[in-house]
Amino acid sequence: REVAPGAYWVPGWLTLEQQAWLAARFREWSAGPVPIRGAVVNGHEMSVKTVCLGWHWRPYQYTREAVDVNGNRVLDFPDWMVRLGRKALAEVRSEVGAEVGFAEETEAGLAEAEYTPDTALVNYYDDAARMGMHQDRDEVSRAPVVSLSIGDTCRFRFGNTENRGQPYQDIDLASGDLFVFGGPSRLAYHGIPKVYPGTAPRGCGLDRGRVNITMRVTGLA
Ligand code: MD3
Ligand code: FE
Repeated sequence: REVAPGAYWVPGWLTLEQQAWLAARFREWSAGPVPIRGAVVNGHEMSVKTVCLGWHWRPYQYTREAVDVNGNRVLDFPDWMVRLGRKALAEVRSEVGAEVGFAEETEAGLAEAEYTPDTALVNYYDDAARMGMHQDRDEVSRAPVVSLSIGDTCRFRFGNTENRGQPYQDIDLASGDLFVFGGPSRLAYHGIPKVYPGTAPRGCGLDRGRVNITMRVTGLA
């Protein structure tokens, strides 16, 4: 379903088995080489905990080594996740019969190239975690973002490209849901105002909390 131009929501895209498999990978990634942590923004640790693949994210910057954690290089971005991201985008593109492209016309040529995400931010939300309204601008590329949710349902707030406030719409994202953000939605403000504790389906691989995987193209070399 199209939530906004370039923003597509596919509820229940992942099977329970796929969710449980991804949840098991999440547990491995969280242990290291760079352990999962709350990034520090303006001196405050985020309530959402993040572990990265490919490139390490901290506010305003991507680096190969986690200089703000333990200096270790993050795990490589797995080939299977490149294929998963391509599959997600291809399915959405074929369903909507349209291009789900880049945010800016200047990169229109690149939109023809195959989607090759090189970084994943894997977020963990406990019952109290929230993510304030923000734009994702730290990537040089404006290629689409592919998002997968596992575990508890959350309220996802999808706004506009101008400011943190109205107009926005609230959507409940559940375990297994796919979201793709391309075109004009790539730079929209968005956030997670709440999670609904204890709503994860049996068999999704998470007893508590919520995991979100976002695949991105940093545009870095
Ligand atoms: C819309 N994560 O990691 S995923 C983030 O559920 C982030 O953990 C949220 O926002 C989460 O930056 C929301 C949905 C999402 C991700 C990236 C986007 C929406 C987006 C980038 C551009 C526009
Ligand atoms: Fe974001």
